[in-house]
Amino acid sequence: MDNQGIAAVFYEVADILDLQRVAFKPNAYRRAARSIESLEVDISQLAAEGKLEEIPGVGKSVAKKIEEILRTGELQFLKKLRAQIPEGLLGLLSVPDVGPKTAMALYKELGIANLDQLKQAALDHRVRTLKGFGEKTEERIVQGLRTLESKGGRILLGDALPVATAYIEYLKLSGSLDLASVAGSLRRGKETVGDIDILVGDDEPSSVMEAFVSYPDVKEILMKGPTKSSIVLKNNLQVDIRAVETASFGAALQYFTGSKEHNVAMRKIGLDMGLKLNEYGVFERDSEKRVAGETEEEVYKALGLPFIPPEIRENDGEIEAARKGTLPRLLEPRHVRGDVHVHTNWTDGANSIKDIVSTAVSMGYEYVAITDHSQSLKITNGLTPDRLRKQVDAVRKVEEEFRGKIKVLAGNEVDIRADGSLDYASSVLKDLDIVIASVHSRFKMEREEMTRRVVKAIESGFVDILGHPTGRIIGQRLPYELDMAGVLEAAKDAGVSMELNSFPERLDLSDAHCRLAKDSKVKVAIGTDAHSKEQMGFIKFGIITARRGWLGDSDVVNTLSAKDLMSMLRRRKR
Ligand code: DGT
Ligand code: CA
Ligand code: CA
Ligand code: ZN
Repeated sequence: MDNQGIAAVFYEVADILDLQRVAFKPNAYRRAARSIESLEVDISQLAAEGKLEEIPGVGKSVAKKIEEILRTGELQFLKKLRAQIPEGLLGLLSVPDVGPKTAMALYKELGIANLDQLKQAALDHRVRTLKGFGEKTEERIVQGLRTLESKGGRILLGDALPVATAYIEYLKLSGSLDLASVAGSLRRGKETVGDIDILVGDDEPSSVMEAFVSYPDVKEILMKGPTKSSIVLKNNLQVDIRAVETASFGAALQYFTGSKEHNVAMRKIGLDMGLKLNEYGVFERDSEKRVAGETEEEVYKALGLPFIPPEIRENDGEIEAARKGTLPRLLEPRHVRGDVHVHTNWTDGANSIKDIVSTAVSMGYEYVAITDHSQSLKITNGLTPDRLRKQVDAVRKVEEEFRGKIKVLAGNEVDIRADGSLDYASSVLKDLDIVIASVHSRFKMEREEMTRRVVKAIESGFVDILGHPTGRIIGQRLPYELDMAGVLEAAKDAGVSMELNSFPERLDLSDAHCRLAKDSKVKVAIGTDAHSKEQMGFIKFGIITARRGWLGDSDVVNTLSAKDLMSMLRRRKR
């Protein structure tokens, strides 16, 4: 079993122990799981070298369990735990607002042991009959089930993209493939995708199709044809592939990238010019002569348009902008000079400050901001003012070690309390290089109260960035009620930036909100919220989302040089 598999075992152990209301242990297992999944070496190698207990969060007992899994492929302890609860019960924990205590009560009192039964019970108003539950709780559960369904079987961009990339790598290795690309919503960078679409350009496609269905992770072949196939992967992702001849690759890529609405508008432009547009090329309607098809640039040019980046092909103003020559120059990865939201093992992150900084250096960054949690967030081991001061010293020391290579900002992700006040006194905040303020509690406020709360933090004079501004977790938690226009106005007046949190489950601001921020002249700060050094790679999802929001480099704070960033932050200081 690989590192991810072993981490999954411990996550499940933690969930079951949670259900059984065991104290402390669940979090210890979770911490171990997080460390294991972020290891850079194969865990079996560490086991062979007797170094398992060097993994953060792994003590003697977990080390023994890891050895058992490596030896036998399973963990008896987990098997025993599983036998103690009905099979579907863990699924209840995936419903927002259903924690271990609620799940256990639902099971014991009402015999609810899976999601279907929960839904039925809520619809029959049986949930509200439980002691301490009431109508409100029942409504919340119904709402939670709806949130869960809102992802509607769609897959997160962050889950789909690595799978698609590996698949294409495999196809390229398996033969003499000429051209290959992702297409569909995945190429457009949507936050969730219905399936993975792959396009290949090859003049002998049959061997590509053969290789496609022989991929080791294929669970089921839905369809296999000479130029078109579909499979389902073991992890239940559907992958569609199309093959076209190389001369049509550009036209096909344009067609299969979509969106459908963008393509409809494109075809209409073609019609007006006497051109026919399809997946094989652009043709003169009368002579059937092909005038474009090999590249996408050619296709757009044939319609008298500049190239339109895939991320904005949503028929949402991009075609008019292209016609008028006012398309934005979109943000590119090379523009981003640093990550401004990273956690370390001082709170709930997996890695040391030094590891984070060294990763930032290897990513070519000019700066990185260390922004751990504040004191109220006890489950994350949030920093007391005293520990925060010590951390600032530690940050300065690490920066010294890397002298000249990178600027390290000492910051914090400060909780916005229910009343809008910040989780540290001004005397503590004023010594920080950068302050992100975030809501982590009391998500269910009325719109007005929540807006007042957030605006108060923005206007405090100590905040540089509003963290994950809507608090949504895709498929798990709806955004809290917030007057975004009002928040943006306050942010503009106070010179506060909005975060684009790059975590695949968050992407918060969303693409649409990024565009709104730009229109409101509010700058966006792209941060990963990484809790391990590997997660610093999430920056790419933030960049894609920024592009979908029409942002260019001048709309984004962390495209500034270290010097300009520091002077901007200092200017705001007080
Ligand atoms: P998804 O998979 O739901 O996230 O969204 P898409 O956009 O990837 O949709 P999908 O997978 O059904 O089709 C991929 C692309 O192929 C789509 O973006 C545009 C193109 N396409 C598919 N069906 C049609 C169609 O009936 N008409 C046109 N014009 N284009 C289509
Ligand atoms: Ca698709
Ligand atoms: Ca598809
Ligand atoms: Zn946060």
